[in-house]
Amino acid sequence: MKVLVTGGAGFIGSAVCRYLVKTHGDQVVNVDKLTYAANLASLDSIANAPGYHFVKADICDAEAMQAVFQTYQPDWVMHLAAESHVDRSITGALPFITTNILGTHVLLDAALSYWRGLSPDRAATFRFLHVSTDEVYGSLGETGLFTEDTAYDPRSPYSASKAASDHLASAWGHTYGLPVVISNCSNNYGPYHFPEKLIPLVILNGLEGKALPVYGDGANIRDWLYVDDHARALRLIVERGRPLHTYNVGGRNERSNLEVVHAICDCLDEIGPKLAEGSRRRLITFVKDRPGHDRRYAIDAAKLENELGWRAQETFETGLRRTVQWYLDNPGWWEPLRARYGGQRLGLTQTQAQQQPA
Ligand code: TDX
Repeated sequence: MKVLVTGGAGFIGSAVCRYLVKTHGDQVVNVDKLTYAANLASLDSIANAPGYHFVKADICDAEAMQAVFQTYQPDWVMHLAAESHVDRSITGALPFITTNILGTHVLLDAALSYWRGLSPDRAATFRFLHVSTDEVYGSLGETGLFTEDTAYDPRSPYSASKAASDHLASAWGHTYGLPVVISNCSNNYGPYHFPEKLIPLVILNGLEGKALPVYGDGANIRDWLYVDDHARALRLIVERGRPLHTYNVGGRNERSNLEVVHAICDCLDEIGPKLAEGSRRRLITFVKDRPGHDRRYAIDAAKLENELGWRAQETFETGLRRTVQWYLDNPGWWEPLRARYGGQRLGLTQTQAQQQPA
């Protein structure tokens, strides 16, 4: 199939591009603005594949988006371009409002005018998959799971911007008939993850013997999904998901942040270079909590499992080991990022960074 992927140089987007090209032989046009979190090196393994094209463009640029649709004539759109780091949204929301909300609007409009010009056969199988997050559902108590019917209750500027974009996608489906499908996933992790998010940050700080910042008491819970399991889910959803439906994607791997950090420390101690100080758990440093920090996320993926037959293939233990091994094996990917962004105290808001030991 011919697939237009937005944000394909990001963490999840690049996993999707690699999966589509290598496993399905799809033709992919990857549209990415190349912000700080994008990395074309994540696409090296498919850069020369026949049928793979990269276009540097901003989804907010209506003319550029119309040109992409006209030039590449996609069968499907998988829309992943977004600003995604909660801490950054707290210190500066504008890029989140601009890219996530306005950009989605521009892309929906470009898709709509393209879709209206398709033959009836092609229009019937066209899909616009809007890829979103479980954070739109807010924060759970100690029990319960997010289902597709859970009411939206976003708490951070980031999740509010994604919730707004979900509503726009849904509106373009209901109002104009555009065959929109929405997916909401739990926390992804895996290779090529930009080291401002918890797991890659802790792996690299742990490797380098630096402090491992844990927000608050470390008891916040996330439901971890290996990124390649997510890529498989998205391909299934765009192909077989029902228009105007939402599909939740989650790994059924709930862990507290402290459990995650402990698991990374233990894995690095076992398969990484030894530290003179002994166990890496000693590097754990509790820092001031993230403002409005959601307590618990957990996804009920039963609809995706029952309707489309998807199952996560990685457990948290196997996925984490693979991930740690990948960072050990690929310093050429992450060392330039650490050199460029390491001084900015990745992953910490300004207030938290001020509290960090040097
Ligand atoms: O240094 C840190 N220390 C820490 O304790 C960082 C960066 C994070 N944390 C905590 C905050 C969260 O409870 O770890 C948890 C995970 O944090 P992030 O990696 O920033 O992810 P999260 O805020 O849960 O959001 C992620 O999952 C949902 C993605 O960044 C979002 O884009 C996605 O929508």
